[in-house]
Amino acid sequence: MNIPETRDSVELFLYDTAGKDIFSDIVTAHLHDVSMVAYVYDASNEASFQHITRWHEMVQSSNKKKIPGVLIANKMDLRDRNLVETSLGEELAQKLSLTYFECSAKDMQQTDVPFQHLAKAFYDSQMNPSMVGEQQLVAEDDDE
Ligand SMILES: Nc1nc2c(ncn2[C@@H]2O[C@H](COP(=O)(O)OP(=O)(O)OP(=O)(O)O)[C@@H](O)[C@H]2O)c(=O)[nH]1
Ligand SMILES: [Mg+2]
Repeated sequence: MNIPETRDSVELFLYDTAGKDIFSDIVTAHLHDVSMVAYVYDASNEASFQHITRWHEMVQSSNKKKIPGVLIANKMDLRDRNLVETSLGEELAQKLSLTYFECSAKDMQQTDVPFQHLAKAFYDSQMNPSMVGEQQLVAEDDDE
């Protein structure tokens, strides 16, 4: 992804896991390799929103450093069925130190924005590691 106002780009390697795979050995074995996480829930499904906290705990318990990321409310096209209010999403994002986004994969609305944010955050962390402080992103593999 191109980084605005620079001639640089960041290549994202995305590993997609299914929601039901939270306890799968293959998934948990790889959680310590991640630099960042995009937590996606279905805004028309409360259970899907509630599972985010568990995924976040799983990611954090697999890593010594805080793993930065984004919280994405998908299916915003189902406005009439949106059980999970924007304010709840924002609140959870704040609690977990994630940046909140809303999108609709069906309508292809705003789906790039969170990934642009991740690319920029990663770029900034590499260019100015001292400014990122606690949320420093780690590019190199953790050897443990
Ligand atoms: N209305 C609507 N439906 C969507 C949207 N995104 C995905 N879907 C539908 O939701 C269903 C599940 O989509 P998937 O892409 O399989 O979701 P997933 O997050 O990969 O699910 P798991 O891998 O099982 O965790 C499919 O029927 C999609 O067509 C959206 O933005 N709006
Ligand atoms: Mg899937």
